[in-house]
Amino acid sequence: MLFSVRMRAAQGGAHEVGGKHISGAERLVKKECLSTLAAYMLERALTHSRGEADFINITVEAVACSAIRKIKCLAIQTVAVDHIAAGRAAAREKLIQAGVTRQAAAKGLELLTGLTHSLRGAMLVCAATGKRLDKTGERGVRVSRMDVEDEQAYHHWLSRQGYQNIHIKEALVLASKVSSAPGIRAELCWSDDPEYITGYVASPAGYTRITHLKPFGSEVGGRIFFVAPNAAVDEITAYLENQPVLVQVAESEGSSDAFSD
Ligand code: WAQ
Ligand code: MG
Repeated sequence: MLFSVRMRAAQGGAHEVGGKHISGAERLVKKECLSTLAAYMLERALTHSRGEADFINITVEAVACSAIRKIKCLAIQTVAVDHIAAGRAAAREKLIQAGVTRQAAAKGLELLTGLTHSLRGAMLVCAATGKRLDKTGERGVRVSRMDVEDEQAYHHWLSRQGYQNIHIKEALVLASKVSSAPGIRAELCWSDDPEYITGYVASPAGYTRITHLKPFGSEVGGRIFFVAPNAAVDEITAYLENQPVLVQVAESEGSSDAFSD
């Protein structure tokens, strides 16, 4: 048995009464980790760079191990760019490589740049037309019930490749789950944390970090999941929200250069 732990925090009241989204997190952990994790999530919500939360909801639910699907972690690549325009052009090309049309890629970028404030979840967008398909409005689709299978192995795997920060750790798990959903072609993301300007494009082919996708200081971030035309949006949404997933890394990967431990 594992436990799904989901946190969402807002300022100015709960999300559903118009509060500003401050922080969210989702994990899938053993029972003995619950109290430490809940305390960590509370602390994070109360000390976030987006502001201090006055509404915090932590939900804990048991998940049967037999319901869990194991998936592979996406491989990481980093594209360094000097400025936002170059970053967004690189993102557009990556999306097109992943099977998103040029038109849909442009529309997806417009949807994210056009936001005036961050949604709590993601927008589902048609990979052919660029039209938004989900009906979740201001909420967005929130991906949940995912984690890594072996946290220590994951941290080693990341640090062997020179990656340490919490943004990557969490985003890669989410992106791996999203890319494993039937009918997902690609994902585009940048953070809503004002100081974090690196974003990514992910697809079943891999996770490409792009070092400058939004202006420093901006609190507007978001995620777009591009879905194949005629894909079943309700099924994809149910998978993203409800299917428990553990992400696996291969111990042998990521250690090809320099050091191993
Ligand atoms: N499900 C769906 N959408 C989400 C979720 C979720 N579980 N969590 C966040 N979002 C949406 C929401 O609109 C947020 O405003 C937006 O994504 C950004 O979330 O490798 O930190 O947690 O260095 O701020 C990218 C890491 C970090 C790049 C992204 O996103 C790298 C990040 P944040
Ligand atoms: Mg954030």
